[in-house]
Amino acid sequence: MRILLYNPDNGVTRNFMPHLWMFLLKSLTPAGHEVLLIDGNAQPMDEAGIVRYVQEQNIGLVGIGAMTRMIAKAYRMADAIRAVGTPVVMGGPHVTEEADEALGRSGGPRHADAVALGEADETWPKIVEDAARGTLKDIYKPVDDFGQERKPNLKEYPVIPWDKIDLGQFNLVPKLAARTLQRIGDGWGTFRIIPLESGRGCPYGCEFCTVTGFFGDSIRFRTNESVVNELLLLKARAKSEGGQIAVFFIDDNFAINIKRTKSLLRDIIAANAQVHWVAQISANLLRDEELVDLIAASGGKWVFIGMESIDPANLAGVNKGFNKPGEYAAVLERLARRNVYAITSFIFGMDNDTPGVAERTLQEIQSWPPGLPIFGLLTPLPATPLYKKLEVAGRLTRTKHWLEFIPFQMAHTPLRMSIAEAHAEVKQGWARSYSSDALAHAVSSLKSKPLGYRINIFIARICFRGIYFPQMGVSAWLKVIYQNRRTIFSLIREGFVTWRTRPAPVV
Ligand code: B12
Ligand code: SF4
Repeated sequence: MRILLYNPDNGVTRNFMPHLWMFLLKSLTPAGHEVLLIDGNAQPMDEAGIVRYVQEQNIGLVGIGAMTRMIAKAYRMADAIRAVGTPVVMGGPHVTEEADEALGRSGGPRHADAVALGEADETWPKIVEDAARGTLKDIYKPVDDFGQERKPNLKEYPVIPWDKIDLGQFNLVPKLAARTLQRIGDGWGTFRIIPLESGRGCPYGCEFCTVTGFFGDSIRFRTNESVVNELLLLKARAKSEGGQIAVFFIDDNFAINIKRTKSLLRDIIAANAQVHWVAQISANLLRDEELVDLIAASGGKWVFIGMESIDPANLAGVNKGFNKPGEYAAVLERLARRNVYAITSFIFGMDNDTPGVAERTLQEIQSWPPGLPIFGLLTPLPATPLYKKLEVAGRLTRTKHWLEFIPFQMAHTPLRMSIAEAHAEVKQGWARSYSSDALAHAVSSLKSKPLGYRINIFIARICFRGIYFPQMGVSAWLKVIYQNRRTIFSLIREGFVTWRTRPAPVV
């Protein structure tokens, strides 16, 4: 049987990174079946396009995975595929929480023939076999022989054949430039950001987050050896194709067990498996100087920190009181001293937020080393404690906001500001942090560092700008380049001077 795994586009950005679940399920597919992958963010498709593909490729089963944010598009695509008689199985966090919705048991239409609840590592082979026999069940639940929920043991993690998988759709280097760039330095003909998990689970239970409910509070890790081998495979692939690779450790809290993280990073260094990497780590775990040394030495370049708010009352209100705004500056400076920078994520519209929250947050950010601030709105995702709290309090304004998804729009009323005010605060956060002046300031604040760091922060800021401001298509990009022409020109000029004055090679 030919199987298509499909992830819908998010309709806003061209995602910079493929989704791990597809590669993982492909690796876990029983022998005798062929699996094709399409990430809508890299290969946008509409309903007619996917139906054509399914029919031309003679696909016997389509698997669709989606976050809440993409679920409306996922349902539309599933409906179109099912209408031509091809079965659809859906999985991922949203349908796990809203299985009845996907199966048409809550009053709406049915979108999926089957739903995989929770982690599907162990149920996927069964789903494939049932589909091949034409005996798909409605629901697949990961349970043990006694009917108790079972979380996969990551000690036996499959080998994802990164050396063989067709990754054409995930090259971030524009096709036109690839040939030339392949010859520059160690080769820049390809640049891909690859998701890699070293563990699952987070015990912190922040009120707005799906993770503790979905993956559980017991943390499971892969062996160091299996992570190191995966890095070596990725590194070898990049080298063989004259390109570069960076890894996103998608663990929700990469340093949740500091001792284990240190041991993994030491093993990466010992095996010379370093690649440039990004990971999510909460600020409280970045107090440890030795950990930060190892992060830098093992290739860590960016750390994603869910700061959420600079107001301790807000943090306590969402069960994230372990975040201490008073230590944010010290944490970021500790990283910056090792040339590691932070993606700092903020949520506006929290219950203690009042108008002016963006200005107050921006003032703080300006006193920190440069990084990549991102701003979102408090969003009640299904089945989270936040959703339940707001539902009980009658504060939800759009109870099924995902079925009418609108980016950067609240679905409940904050307590101390209006919805419109919260939207304006987010807009201000993005506009001020990603204006051409802000980009120039971020670059010049690194003037004591080598040119590479300034180019890195500039390119990263330009890309992150696209999370909020529409930046798809050539004309949008040309506009951004024009707006930032002074910074671009000064970086190119400096690069040229550095190249002209480089020491002659020793012969
Ligand atoms: C990496 C990541 C991202 C990446 C993008 C995704 C990517 N390219 O990988 C980035 C950083 C860009 C990102 C952004 C966002 N993310 Co995110 N992200 C994650 C993260 C940390 C890891 C995802 C992952 O690969 N997990 C590991 C794999 C193995 O797990 P999995 O995807 O769940 O897949 C398993 C099962 O779900 C199932 N499965 C999944 N799909 C399918 C499909 C089929 C057919 C089957 C059978 C099974 C199946 O099988 C898999 C193996 O067990 C998760 C948290 C987490 N730990 O999962 C959050 C998470 C998915 N993100 C989340 C959110 C909210 C967002 C944002 C909306 C945040 C924001 N406010 O901006 C944005 C939206 C991005 C967008 N595309 O529009 C939420 C989603 C909750 C929900 N109900 O939808 C999560 C769960 C985190 C959270 N705090 O709650 N994210
Ligand atoms: S620390 Fe991060 S992953 Fe863990 S519950 Fe809180 S927001 Fe979710």
